[in-house]
Amino acid sequence: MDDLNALREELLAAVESADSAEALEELRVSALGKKGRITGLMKTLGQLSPEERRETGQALNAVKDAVASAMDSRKSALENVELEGQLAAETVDVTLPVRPEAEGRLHPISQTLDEIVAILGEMGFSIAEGPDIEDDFHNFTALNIPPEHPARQMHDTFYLPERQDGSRMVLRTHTSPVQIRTMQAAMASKDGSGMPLRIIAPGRTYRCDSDITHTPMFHQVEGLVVDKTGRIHMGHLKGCLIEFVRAYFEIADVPARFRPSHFPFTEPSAEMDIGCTRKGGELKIGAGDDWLEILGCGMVNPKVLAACGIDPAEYQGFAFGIGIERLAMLKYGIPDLRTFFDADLRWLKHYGFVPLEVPTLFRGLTP
Ligand code: 2U9
Repeated sequence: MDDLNALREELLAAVESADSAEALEELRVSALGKKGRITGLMKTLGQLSPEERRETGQALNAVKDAVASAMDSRKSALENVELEGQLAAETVDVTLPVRPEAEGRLHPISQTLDEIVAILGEMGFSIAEGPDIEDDFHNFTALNIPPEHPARQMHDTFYLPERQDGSRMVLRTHTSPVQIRTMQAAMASKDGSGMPLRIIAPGRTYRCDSDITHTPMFHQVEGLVVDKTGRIHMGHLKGCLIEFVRAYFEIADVPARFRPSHFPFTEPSAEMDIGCTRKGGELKIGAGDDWLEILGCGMVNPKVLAACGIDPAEYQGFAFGIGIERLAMLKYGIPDLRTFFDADLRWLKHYGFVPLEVPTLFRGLTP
């Protein structure tokens, strides 16, 4: 009996000092397992007299129950300690400030386009859109660009594979087909509600050209105003564009000149230059005795109006074309056109714009 008491004390002490689930399991196997000490003693009961067997058996069972129940308690105590440790380690401090989210940037093309649209929108222009893949009529013929015109050459235009009728669609070489479609639609509205027209057509354009100053895809905004003859003339064109460059470059008294030029779709045609200085390779826009070409424009060629079903004796209009990349490069000092389409995130972080910010660089039109 004394031996059993000693065994009981020894095992209970060992259970109390077991410091992990693994140590406890080892102890269980060594005491209560098949070859454990208590199990071993149980096996010796058969050698005892019936009297001794009952007494020792009862005592042995009591030791076994006490050890088993001590092990259960120790097991849940150890589990509690582990759970508490885990809870303490995984605590979330809800008072910490949130981590800053990775913030994207607006591409300079988007920013410049937003600014141009804001300025021209304030003047009363609305946006017109059309397909990137065009037919020959809307991209060339209606714009007074005859089949032998150099602009139609394979090296300038991306042609799609020939269709069954022998015709070939093109990737639009300018956004002008949008204006053609808008004029056709305006004439199709019987009540004449489409007139007068004041539209801008912004978007992607494509030419088979790639060097330092050309990319195969680039962006334009073209403008078109059409109204009854006498209500719209070259003076309006000049006033509109002078006002535009003032607002865009944010220079109230920017010098401007219109130089005679030639485009098939306008007559007369002009290119607009603004005053600048070039010193030591640095360009300063807005003053000086040098000139910088900024856009092309003119009065809509009567042949173009006629191609859209508009009577040139009744209607007249002006148009202009702006290269968005060029305007972005000039205003934001971006030196290399080709970097626009490299999809380089470091470039975008440097030259890009914070989205949803009120465009601070745009002061609007002069009152
Ligand atoms: C219609 C009638 C007339 C649009 C015009 C220009 C002059 C012009 C260039 C500017 C830079 C192209 O991207 S660029 O290289 N554009 O110089 N564009 S007049 O005239 C039109 C358009 C549509 C129906």
